[in-house]
Amino acid sequence: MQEGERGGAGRVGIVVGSRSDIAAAERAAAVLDELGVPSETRVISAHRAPALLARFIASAEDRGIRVFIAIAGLAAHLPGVVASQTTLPVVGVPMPGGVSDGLDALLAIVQMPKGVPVATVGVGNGENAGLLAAAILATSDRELRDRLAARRAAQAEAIGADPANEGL
Ligand code: RP5
Repeated sequence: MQEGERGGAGRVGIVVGSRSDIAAAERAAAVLDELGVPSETRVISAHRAPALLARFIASAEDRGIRVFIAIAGLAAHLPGVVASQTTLPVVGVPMPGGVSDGLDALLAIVQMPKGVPVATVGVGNGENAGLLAAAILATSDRELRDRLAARRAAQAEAIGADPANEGL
């Protein structure tokens, strides 16, 4: 645990390949914020600014980062490149767009060759990336586990409250 962090959780390092991906990063950061997990968001292309990306990854652990979320579209090599330079867990978010509206990015991220894994969430699903990063941190943080459980309970309650489900 690093000083200044809330609930004993480590920080999450969010990186997008382009400013055009920022909405997914904001959804991840919002859910982390809701769960009391600090995060930082960077805009660094793996192919246009490789040296800057390497500096971000190399300095991340010292800043308390314990999980990365890497968000990219098209060839979407960013999550794999991040994972190649750290043993911290990496969650990849494929972005929609391009000739197949995100299928290219989905396959690029989920089909990492053996030896360097990247966990992959659905196309554009920044919220699930934030939740998965929080769940990883929660394995060593009881209070965060409780907050995640409370969020699940609230979610279920909201569905139960739908007028279509009256009487169930
Ligand atoms: C990827 O190419 C980015 O992650 C983005 O999703 C996509 C398009 O980038 P821009 O042309 O918007 O910079 O590198």
